[in-house]
Amino acid sequence: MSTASASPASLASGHRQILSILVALVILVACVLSTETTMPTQNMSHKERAELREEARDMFYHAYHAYMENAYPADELMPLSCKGRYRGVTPSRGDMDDILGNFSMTLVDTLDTLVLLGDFTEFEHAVKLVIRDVQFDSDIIVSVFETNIRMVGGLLSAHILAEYLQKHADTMHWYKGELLEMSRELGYRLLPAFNTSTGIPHARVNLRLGMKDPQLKKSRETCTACAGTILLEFAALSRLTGDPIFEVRAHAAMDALWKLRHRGSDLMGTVLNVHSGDWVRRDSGVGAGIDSYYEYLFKSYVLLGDDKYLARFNRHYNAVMKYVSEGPMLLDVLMHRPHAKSKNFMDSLLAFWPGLQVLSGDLKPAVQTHEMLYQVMQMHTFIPEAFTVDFQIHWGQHPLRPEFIESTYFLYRATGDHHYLQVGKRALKTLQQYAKVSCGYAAVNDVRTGKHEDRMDSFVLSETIKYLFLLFSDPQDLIINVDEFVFTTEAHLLPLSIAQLGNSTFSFRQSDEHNVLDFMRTCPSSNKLFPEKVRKPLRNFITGSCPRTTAGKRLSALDFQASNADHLRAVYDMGITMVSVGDRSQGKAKSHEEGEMGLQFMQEMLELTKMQSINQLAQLQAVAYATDEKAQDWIALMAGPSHFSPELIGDQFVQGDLVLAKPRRACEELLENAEEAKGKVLVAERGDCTFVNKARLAQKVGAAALIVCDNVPGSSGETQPMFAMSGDGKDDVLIPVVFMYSVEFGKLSAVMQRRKQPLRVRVMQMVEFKRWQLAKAQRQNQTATVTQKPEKEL
Ligand code: DMJ
Repeated sequence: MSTASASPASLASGHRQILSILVALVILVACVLSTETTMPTQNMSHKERAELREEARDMFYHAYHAYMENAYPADELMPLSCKGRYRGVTPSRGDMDDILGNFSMTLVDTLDTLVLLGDFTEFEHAVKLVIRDVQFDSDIIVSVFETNIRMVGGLLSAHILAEYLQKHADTMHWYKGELLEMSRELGYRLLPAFNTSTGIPHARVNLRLGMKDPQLKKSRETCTACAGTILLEFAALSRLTGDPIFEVRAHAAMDALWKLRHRGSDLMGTVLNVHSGDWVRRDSGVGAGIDSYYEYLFKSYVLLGDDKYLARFNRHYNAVMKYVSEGPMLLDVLMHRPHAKSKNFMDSLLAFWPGLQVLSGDLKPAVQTHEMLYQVMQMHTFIPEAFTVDFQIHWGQHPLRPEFIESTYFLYRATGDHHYLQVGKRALKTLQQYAKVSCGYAAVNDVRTGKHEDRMDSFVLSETIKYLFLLFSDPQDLIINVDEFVFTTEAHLLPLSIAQLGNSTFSFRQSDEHNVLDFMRTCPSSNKLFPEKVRKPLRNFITGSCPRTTAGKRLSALDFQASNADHLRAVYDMGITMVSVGDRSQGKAKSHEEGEMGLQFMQEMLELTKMQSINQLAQLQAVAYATDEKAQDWIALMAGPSHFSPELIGDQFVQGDLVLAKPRRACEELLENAEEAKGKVLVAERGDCTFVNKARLAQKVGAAALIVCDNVPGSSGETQPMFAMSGDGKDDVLIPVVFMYSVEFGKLSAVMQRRKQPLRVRVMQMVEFKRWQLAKAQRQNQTATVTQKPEKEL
């Protein structure tokens, strides 16, 4: 048989084999290197690991029994009131309750964990309960995404494992595929959501009425992850039931999403309109709103063997690593303006990303981001829902999410480094100490106070504790070989053998999407890889010396000032001659090192002259001021733009005297010094209200521009990525608004205090300031040549 006529399934499994070999090679190389070259952080004895595994098991039963005895058949346990949470009965929490469908979600979500724990008796009992009690014909609006990942995924995986136990453990012979039938029924109830002009599903659907529920008439918006986290479950559903409709709809949704990527950046936004396909929120990161879309692209390739998903994943992955990844941090950008950061905080959901990177073979950045997250965890006890780029708490809640432990598990499996066991131990002990209550485990309302919340999400049992148990288990302790399964985003197990079942949609395309070379490029340079070596430089990333700091660094083209004698000397030392007309002699670098710096400097200068093509620089703002009375020499301090105010481009600038807002945070209705601020450049401190609120107040009093200065002492654009301030979607701010970190603003404020007269500043584009300075330097040079022959080169 020729390759061309090989069955799709065999091609698919061939691809998966190649992938498995690549992943295995990466793991092997990492393991060999880690044992040969470095010592693990602190080895964990076999005994201790086994004890932790048993502690994880106890944690499971503590939570599971609390739920079964006090909450079942409710969807969730309320661990503080020790009772069940029922939709329509328990006071509503708003949109959050769309997760609940009165279908015993926690039990369904937990079934396969029972099998992993080897508790077949309880599994059998629980399956019987689900078959007996759970029904879907309710007049309730539910989230399509959550219902799919928790319920459809939970039922499917339990079905697969029930059949597995029939075969391998000689038990459950009464089972006749009832769970599969239930998942099929639930799948049908979700299908009306897919009737949109784009094929991208609505975010919510009524379990009984489909989209005919009057409350869903205005349904338009969904998130990228909500629409893009369907395929694994729906493909499994189709292949197990033989009904292709689910898989067809899920592929169509994935295809439609792919078409919506930004063609320049290859990034996705966060929220979109399911009918028009227009983006509603263009923020692009790897956390909330997008996370599992990327995860499902990669895992769809692994599970189904369709190479187009690998090619798509690689395109997005490269874009993420180019624009979103910033050292170990992952910071949102705008999909259409990817060079400027759109947020100055990260959310805890992105902690799944290192785990996905491990699976895709890119270990080094996985180790780095995981290390950063571990430090955030140590700093705040738990990883808060959102934390700023300087690792302060942005949103202090912690609902006992699994993502960080999930990544810890995958990193341990890939590297064998006991550091990850120690991390897992710390996470486990923290849960025991701060989240365990007499009736289960309670979410933390604010990691600063440790105050509990009356919720225990179903993922605590289906993911958080499951990954802890897996981390401390040896593969041979487990009844199933987890390497033969793909973990869904809710940690449900789908077997790789699914690709061989039923009709596969696999096709080996030669298109722009299919570029295996891209995949090869995303592989790590594993010959340099071992986790300890990667983690070490980051050890003090948060608290100590930051490796990204370039203090004491060479002079960069961006900082260069033609009027500064030190700068001119530094340039000269780097071997760069500012040649005056008629003088052809060359400069000579003081040393080889400085010569290299000089080359770099010139490179930057060349790039500066290509100003329009340097988006990042183009978006950087400047607050400039004259250093002398005659306004001959100017200095510019770095500032960040905003998304809600007009951009200053080309030679546009706003000039005015600086005035500090009273009160300084400018969050009140009125400014005490409103009169004084008229026509001036107002300065307000960050905090207490949103950036855009401050901007509106500045505009109201007639300020010409607003500078928001940071409230975190010591922050600086030299060590932190500059970002663009987010607004609230309205475009009513008509004055320029820029942001300055504390160090840069401190310089401005020092000059302001020294001057007797008010300090006049210019708010403009940094690139324009540099162009202005270069032009000035050239003019001065030419004048010098005309008036006198230079005595020495400069
Ligand atoms: C889970 O339901 C899933 O992991 C989902 O993909 C993201 N959110 C929760 C856990 O945090």
